Amino acid sequence: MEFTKEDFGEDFKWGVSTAAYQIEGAHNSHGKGLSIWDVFSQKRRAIANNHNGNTACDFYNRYSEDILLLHKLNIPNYRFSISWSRILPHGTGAINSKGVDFYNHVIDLCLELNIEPWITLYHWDLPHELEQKGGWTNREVIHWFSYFVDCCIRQFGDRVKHWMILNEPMVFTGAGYFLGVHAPGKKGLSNFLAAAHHAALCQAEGGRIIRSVRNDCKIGTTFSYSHIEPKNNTDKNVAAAIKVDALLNRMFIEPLLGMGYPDKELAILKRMERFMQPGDEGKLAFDMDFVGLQNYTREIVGYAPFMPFVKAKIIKADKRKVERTLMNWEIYPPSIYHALKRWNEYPGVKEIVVTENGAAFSDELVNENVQDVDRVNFLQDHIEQVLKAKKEGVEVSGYFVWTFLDNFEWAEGFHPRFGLVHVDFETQKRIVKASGNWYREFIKQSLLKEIPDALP
Ligand code: IFM
Repeated sequence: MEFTKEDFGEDFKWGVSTAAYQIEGAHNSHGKGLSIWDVFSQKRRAIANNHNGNTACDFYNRYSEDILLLHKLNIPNYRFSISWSRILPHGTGAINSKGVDFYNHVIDLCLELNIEPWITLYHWDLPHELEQKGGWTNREVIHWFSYFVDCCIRQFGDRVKHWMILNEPMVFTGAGYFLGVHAPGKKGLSNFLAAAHHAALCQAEGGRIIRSVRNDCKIGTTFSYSHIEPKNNTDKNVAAAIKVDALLNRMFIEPLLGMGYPDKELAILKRMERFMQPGDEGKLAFDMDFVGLQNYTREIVGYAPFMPFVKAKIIKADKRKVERTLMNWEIYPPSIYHALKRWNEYPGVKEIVVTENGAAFSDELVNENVQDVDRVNFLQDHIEQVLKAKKEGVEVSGYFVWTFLDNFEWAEGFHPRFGLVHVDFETQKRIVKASGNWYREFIKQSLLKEIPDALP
């Protein structure tokens, strides 16, 4: 490794990311309402090995030890999400004070230990009661979501200065409302386009609400992004790659930047008009302080005449016989560099934070040790690409590893482990992996407060 943390400058933000449903557990404790993931994960065969997030990492009960562990790992920034149905069990209306207390404790402990809390408002766990009314396909979601955002910024905005509105809208609308492989398990183009349009409106509206309540917060939102290449340079494959790129990489960021949906490249998006109302084009735009990049791989795309709507398909990493992670995602560090360079070209993008990057490997626990050399290499190689982009003038100001603890990986259950810290899901014991120790040394902060005595 031929770079150090100092090469990124003093203000660069280093951190880790998590999400409520993936770690909290306590799915029905202390007045929490059910979310779509609580319900979906009970369906037979919805999740690999019939796993569910009822307990997950039990972070709800163990947050103090876990935040102390973050401190011990020298991690100065912690990104987590708020479980909407924990603070608003019915989605709107009455606030569950116990839920609010929980996030207050998390935030206050972080601040006490000099860890900056970063909040993601929506990381996929819609209250079930709202899904019963149509969820993201119902335009009313804009009011429900606005109520939730307003509630969060008023409860926590005095102490939390970094906010992200949505986590990867392409993934939760695509997997949840088109393919049906994520909660709530809905399928079809109509569900997808309605959910996507309402999510795009919410990402901008959420920003407006936060800004109207407070003027001392940095507001962003996050997008998944995979660098896309055609399998070869024939016209058909190039055209296929352009369509997939419009769908996966441009569909949410461009309307936010006031550019509208990329329907010239992806004609199917013209059908979005069915869900548009007068004035929507303007409402899709919002001037974010930063955008969150979530990158894991690149995709190779080929022409596929029988694939509905896009006539294109992604050629998975195992078929190409390339180096890959346990998710069957190609290991391709330049993808993050290409993403940063491209986003930096958008006139409306002021600042980029890598809000997620990481990998699942088949970690082995031997004598209370996980020597996850693959993960250390993965992180180093990606961080190096971030530095390359930064040196070339890209306004990238932070990097967050996905993820702190091994956790519930959605439809894949607990099998793929992405954590810097190994979790034994039977005993809830945490063991810092070699990657966690490496990250701790890399981001060592002389300014962190002394580690308190009561460490786990
Ligand atoms: O675990 C997810 C996370 O919730 C969203 N981004 C991708 C991660 C790995 O799949």
